[in-house]
Amino acid sequence: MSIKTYAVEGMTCMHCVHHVTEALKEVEGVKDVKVSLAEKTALVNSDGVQFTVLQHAVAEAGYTLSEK
Ligand SMILES: [Cu+2]
Repeated sequence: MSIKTYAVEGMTCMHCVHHVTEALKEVEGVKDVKVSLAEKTALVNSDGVQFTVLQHAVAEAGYTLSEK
């Protein structure tokens, strides 16, 4: 289990938060996700899912994930 916080670019409203949250939750191995619009972050609790896999899922939803 690993908990990491990533930076998210491109979110402007709660719909964006929802899209990013769902995109991350759909990734196999992801257990819990908390996205903050104010802080522009995504807290991801996973079974050690690689950053690039998460980044790809978020990119498909139209947002940018980067390592902090
Ligand atoms: Cu939005």
